[in-house]
Amino acid sequence: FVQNLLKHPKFVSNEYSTKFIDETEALFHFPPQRDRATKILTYIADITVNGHPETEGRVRPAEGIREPVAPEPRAEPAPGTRTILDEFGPQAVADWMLDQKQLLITDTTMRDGHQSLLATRMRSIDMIRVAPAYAANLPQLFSMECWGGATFDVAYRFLQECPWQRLRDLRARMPNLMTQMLLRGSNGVGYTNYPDNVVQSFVAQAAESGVDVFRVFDSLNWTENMRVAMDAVLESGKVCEGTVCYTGNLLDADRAKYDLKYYVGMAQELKDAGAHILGLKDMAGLLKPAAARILVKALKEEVGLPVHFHTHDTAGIACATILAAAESGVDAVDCAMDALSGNTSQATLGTIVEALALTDRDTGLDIGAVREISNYWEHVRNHYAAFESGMQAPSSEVYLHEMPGGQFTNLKAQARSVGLEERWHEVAQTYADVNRMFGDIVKVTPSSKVVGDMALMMVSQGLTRADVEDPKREVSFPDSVVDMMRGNLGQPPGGWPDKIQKKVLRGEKPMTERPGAALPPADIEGTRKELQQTFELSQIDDEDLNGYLMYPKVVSDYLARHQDYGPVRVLPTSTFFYGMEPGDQIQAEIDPGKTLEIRMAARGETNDEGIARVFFELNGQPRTIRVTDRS
Ligand code: BTN
Ligand code: 3PY
Ligand code: ZN
Repeated sequence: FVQNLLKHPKFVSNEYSTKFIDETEALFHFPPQRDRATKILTYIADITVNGHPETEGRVRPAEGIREPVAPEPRAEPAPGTRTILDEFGPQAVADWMLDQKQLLITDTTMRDGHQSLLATRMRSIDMIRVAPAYAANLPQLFSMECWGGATFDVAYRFLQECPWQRLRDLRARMPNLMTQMLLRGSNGVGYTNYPDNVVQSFVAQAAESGVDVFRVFDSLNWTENMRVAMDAVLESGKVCEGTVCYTGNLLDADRAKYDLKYYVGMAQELKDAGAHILGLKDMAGLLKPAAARILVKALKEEVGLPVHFHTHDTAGIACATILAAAESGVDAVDCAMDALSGNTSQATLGTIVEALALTDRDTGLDIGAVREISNYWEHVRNHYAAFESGMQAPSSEVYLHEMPGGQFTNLKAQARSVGLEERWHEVAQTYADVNRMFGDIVKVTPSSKVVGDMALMMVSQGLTRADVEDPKREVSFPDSVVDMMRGNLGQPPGGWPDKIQKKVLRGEKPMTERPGAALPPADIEGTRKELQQTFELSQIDDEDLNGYLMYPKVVSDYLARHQDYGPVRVLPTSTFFYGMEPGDQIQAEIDPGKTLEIRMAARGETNDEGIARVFFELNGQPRTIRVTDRS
């Protein structure tokens, strides 16, 4: 009431008398301030009546599948890499890596695994539940990749949950293991370059909230554009994995732009920039075993940093390449738990463990523990049937198009949505043509998206590369292409091809310096005040603020929905995506130790005003929720 009074225009402008309160009925209209349990019931009722927009029209999980149950932790978590980082710092982690005989393994299931197989839709609750089993049963893991890349905005945008809270929850449950994130250099966890102070603030916050290893890359392999992010990581005291993206074919003289000298040169630049570890990121899965032997050997001998290799199994060869890299002395590699491995995801973790068991590079991981955790992921995956890509088999076509694993299924879905599903192989060929037309570039978020946009445009308009390059032919280029040719993602090795750049820019002069140097710094505290006013909140915390600086619309939409629906992250995944049926009963732990028992009793008819009633029992007490029927 006092809030209403204080904000009333008449009160504000001093035009009121004592009768004002009695006569002004509006003062007594209170916005419904509902508690969190009611908000959650409202969400369940809404999804039950209207369905979830993200699963509408998609394959449904099989009937009667059970809630996944995580394996029991077998012991107190033994000291792991996190212990070394905490006690001795990031350089000690790198030194330790070089001293190890065993092949070190990063588990990518919680980031790249589901990003590549399930459109990044895995919810925090499914990860958090199994985290204690990782910490206790697989303490020899090098790191847990569980943050960054596409997971950040998908959490806010589609899962209605806070990615920072996911990070804190995972970090707390795996105190002995290093967490790892993928950071797109100056593009942060977004698709465009941000002002330097936004990148710096984001990295500092990520370190504070729980990231231990930052894999930093640039979508055009431009070291210059990685320094701000790398410096921020070094400043934070965490591990800086400066990363080279692999493209083309090392053994092909026709792709000489990306030869051994190129990779070793870039790796040396990253070492000079302060990297503790050298990341070798084969985002499309193009590195073949023979080339891996040569490349890893050269990087190890000539650069001297520990090498951490990342690849994708799109062509079905990732295990072979990893074993070749292991023979050449690679220090660490990325794998996904069996149930979320293969195809566009990472190599199969259990298979690598088995392949190296009893050799001099034995990983030391307990295969029984791996199987148990993989069985858990198998159950989790069943709940995400709506987001399966339908990829049936590995495919050597990746050597033609070179799409990153994380993009492949996305672009396929995009192609489907514009009616080009039947012409997928043309899209693949055109993607390769666009790459050549753009000068043979590294294709990884966000440059890969630009190539994809151009390829889809060309196929849908029936344009060939020759048509696009024809000076006499008018072409309307996608915005993302214009932006990239302006220099807003930075510079590829050797610069952009002159002719196509001129045509795209129609005489406009491109920028060749680092985009971040030209962007004015964001007013971070001013932005906080604006947000506080919009949401009538007394405090916007640093995590939300850093999310908002990167994704203003996505985060404000999330905050607005949060006011209506509350912390829906605590719901089981089946309830989150499909609501409940009469008789269903679930538990939702709303705070540590505070659990809601929710039973759905029945659903009423929708009335003439379009309102449906849903009847629940909340901790044994009857509750009726009314929602608009939009179905
Ligand atoms: C989305 O908006 O697409 C993702 C988040 C889901 C928010 C809930 S789903 C039920 C309700 N209806 C909507 O369209 N959004 C909210
Ligand atoms: C990402 O940037 O999200 C990637 O996975 C790139 O490979
Ligand atoms: Zn990847």
